[in-house]
Amino acid sequence: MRLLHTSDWHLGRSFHRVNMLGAQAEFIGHLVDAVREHAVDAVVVSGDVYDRAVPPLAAVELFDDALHRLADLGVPTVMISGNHDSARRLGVGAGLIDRAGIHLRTEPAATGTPVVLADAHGEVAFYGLPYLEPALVKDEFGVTKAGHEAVLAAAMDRVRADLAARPSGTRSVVLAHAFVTGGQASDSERDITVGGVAAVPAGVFDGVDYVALGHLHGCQTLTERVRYSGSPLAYSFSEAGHRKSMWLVDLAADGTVTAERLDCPAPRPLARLRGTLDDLLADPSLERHEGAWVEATLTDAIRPADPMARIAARFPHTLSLVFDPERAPDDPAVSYARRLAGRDDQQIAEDFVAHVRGAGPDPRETAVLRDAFDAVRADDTVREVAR
Ligand SMILES: [Mn+2]
Repeated sequence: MRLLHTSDWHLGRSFHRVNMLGAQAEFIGHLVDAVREHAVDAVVVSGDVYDRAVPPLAAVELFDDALHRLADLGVPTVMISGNHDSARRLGVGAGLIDRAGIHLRTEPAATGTPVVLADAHGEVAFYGLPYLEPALVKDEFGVTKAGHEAVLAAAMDRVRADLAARPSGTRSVVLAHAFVTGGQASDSERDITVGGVAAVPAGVFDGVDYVALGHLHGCQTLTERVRYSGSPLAYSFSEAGHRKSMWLVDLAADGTVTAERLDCPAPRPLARLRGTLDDLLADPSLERHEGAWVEATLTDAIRPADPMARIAARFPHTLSLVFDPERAPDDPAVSYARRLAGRDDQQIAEDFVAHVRGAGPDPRETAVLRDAFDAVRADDTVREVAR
């Protein structure tokens, strides 16, 4: 059976001030062409169809168009909701579109009920695990510790129990939206840290033939059978080095996986430039970036006048301007942004305590801070679900 694995479309998301709907529509066309050209048997979409719980109308219309085009192909599609989607909104009408061959799985309770497809070698069971927010699904899965690993492990127990009751030789595919240990994050995923632990070990998914992951926006291979497709488009400059793609996966009669990477069209290349304004305007080696979407980090000791207009004269598609004056590392004026770079909320809060009190938090205080951050994140999720 031949699968096309994609995720993290984030329909409705813009890139800085650029509306990406045109590029997203172009990607949908590319997806439909790839399904036809490569004689795909099933499409899997592993969450974050939309960028937010209540997407703009144009994004909903694009999704509607994608559903029609996929259904017209007559190729079954299995989709799950991600942490950016409202599972309940996305799931409206799922029972009806099921009849058109589009299988949308947004219900945590249905994780042990697969979509069963077949090819010449027999049946393949597709288990859609929507994004599982630990605080919201711990009762459903009967776990006491509300962490990502505990709820995913419980969901996978249901998958393995269902699979064990099927004819031997039944192949299996799991769709999941999670941060799996070893994966590389970028700046455009929303943090899902709970209890200080966002990542779950890949071993949680043992016992199935292929795991089609969503959440991380870089295409990556954790093991031969556990992969992220990544997003089809870059949504932050931290993805400037990414090659955006989908996985074309062949599942052999015995469940062996072979995968080929299919590139997605890039609306415009990305470039991260760094230097003084005069250098960036003069350096002949930067000519190849003149048509790119540019993030320019200016290192001038004194902020130059009218920098955006000046940089845009050479790089008209500059979207982001960052000031990071070169200073000695021990200079107290070293930029605030640089001091915070690469550190999470918890570390910043712990350092703040150390800064104002002279000593960092003790273990009990550390736990209080962690609980507070978890509560805020859970509250955000609950509000999005309830909206
Ligand atoms: Mn995402």
